[in-house]
Amino acid sequence: MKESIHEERKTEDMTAKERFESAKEIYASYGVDVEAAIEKCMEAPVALHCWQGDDVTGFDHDGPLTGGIQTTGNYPGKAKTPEELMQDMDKALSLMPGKKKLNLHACYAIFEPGEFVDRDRIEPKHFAKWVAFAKERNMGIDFNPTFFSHDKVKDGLTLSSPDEGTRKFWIDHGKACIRISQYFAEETGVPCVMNIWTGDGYKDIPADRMGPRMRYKEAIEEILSEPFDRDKVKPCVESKVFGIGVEAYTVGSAEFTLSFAATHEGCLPLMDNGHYHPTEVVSDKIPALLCFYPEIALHITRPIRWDSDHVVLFDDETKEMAKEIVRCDGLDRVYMALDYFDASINRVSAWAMGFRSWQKALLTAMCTPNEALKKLQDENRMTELMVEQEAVKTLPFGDVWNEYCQRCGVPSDREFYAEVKKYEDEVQLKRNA
Ligand code: RNT
Ligand code: ZN
Repeated sequence: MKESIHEERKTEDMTAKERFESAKEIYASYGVDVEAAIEKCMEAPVALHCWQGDDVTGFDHDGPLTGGIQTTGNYPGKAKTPEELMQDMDKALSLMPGKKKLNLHACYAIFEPGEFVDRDRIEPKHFAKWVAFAKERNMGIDFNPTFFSHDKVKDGLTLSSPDEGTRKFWIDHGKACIRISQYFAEETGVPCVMNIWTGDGYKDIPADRMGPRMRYKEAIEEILSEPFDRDKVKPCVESKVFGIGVEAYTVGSAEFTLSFAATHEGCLPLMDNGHYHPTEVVSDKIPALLCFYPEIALHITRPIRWDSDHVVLFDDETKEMAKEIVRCDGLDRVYMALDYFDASINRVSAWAMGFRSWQKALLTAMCTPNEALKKLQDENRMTELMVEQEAVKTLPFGDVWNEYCQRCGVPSDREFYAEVKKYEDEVQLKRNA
C-alpha cells in the first residue's frame, strides 16, 4: 500500500485536488479519516481577540497601555476608530478558515459622540454595535473586564488594592462586565466566557504576599455575587507569573487562580501559555486540569523568552497544545482564545496568521492517529511509538491544509500575502496619509 503511493507520486505531476486525494489515502493508511477531521475543525470555535487590531488601545482612554503588558513596534495603518477596527477585523476574518468567536475587552466600549461613562458604569448599550457586528457574522462573543490602562489603577493595584475606594471601583467594573456578558450571551445565543485578569503585583519583594491575595479573593467573590445565568456566562480567572514592572510578585499567581477556580463553582481556570516559567508547558497542564474541571479556558500566544505575546505560529508547543485538546476529547470543554499583539508588522496579517496557525495545529491534531498511538503506549510498545510518532510528523499535511483553506473560501498560504499587501496599500496606508 505505502509503496504504491510512492510510485504514483514519482510519476505524476498532480493538481491540488489530486494531491489532496493522495494525501487522504496516505492518512487513511494510518487510520485517519481526513474528511471527518476537516468537518470537525470547521466546527471548533476559536475566539479572536479584538486587541491585536489596535495594540490593546481601545476607545475609552487616551493614556498608555499599563498593567505590565506592552506592545512594541510602530507599523503604519493602525485602526483608530471602531469603524476602522471593524473594517480591519473583517479583512482579517476573510483570511481565516474555521469558526470564529469575537473576544472583546471592556475598554472597547463604543460611546455616542459626546457621551462618556467610566468603567464602573458601562452598560450593554455601549456594546450594541459589537453585538450587531457579531450577529451579522454569526459569531458568539467573549468578554474581558479591563483592569489596566486607567487612572484608577492605584500604585499598580486594582482588585487587590488596600484602598477601599479603588477596590470598589474595580469591583463595580467587574459586576458591570458580568451584566454585559449576560447580554452578549442572550443576544448571540452563545455562552460568553468572561475572563478576569489583573496586572496587580509588585516590582520588588513585598512585605505581605497574603494580604493582597485575600483582598483579590474577596473582590472576585463580590464580582461573582452579581446574578448571572451559569449556562450563559462563564467567568474565568487568568494567572500570571510576572509582568513588566511587576517582576517580584503577582497577586493572581498560578496557585491562587487555580485554587480559586477549584473552590468556586462555575468559575473556570484560564491558562495563558505565556504566563508560566519558561520551561513549563501548558500542553502538559491541559490534561491535568481536564481530570478535575468540567471546563477550562486558554489564551493561546507565543512567548519568546518571556510573556512577549508574539504572533502564534505553527510551532511545536502550539501543536502540542492542540493535540492535547483533541486527544483528550476536550473540544467541548476547552474554550480556546487567542491572545497576542504585535505592532511591528501588518496588524491584519498578524491577526490572521495567528488564527491560521492555531487552525493548522487543530487540524494536524485531528489528522493524527491518536487512538492507535495511545494503544502503543498502553501496550508499552515504546520503540514503535517513537517510530510512529516521528512518521506522522512528515505526513502530507500541507495538501490537507490547502484543501481546508479552499473549502473555507480563504486564501492558501501562498496567496495570503498578496491579499494583505493589497489591503495595506488600499486601506491601511491611506489612513495615515
Ligand atoms: C496579559 C494577559 C491578558 C491580556 C489581555 C489583553 O498578560 O495575557 O489576558 O493579554 O487581557
Ligand atoms: Zn492572556
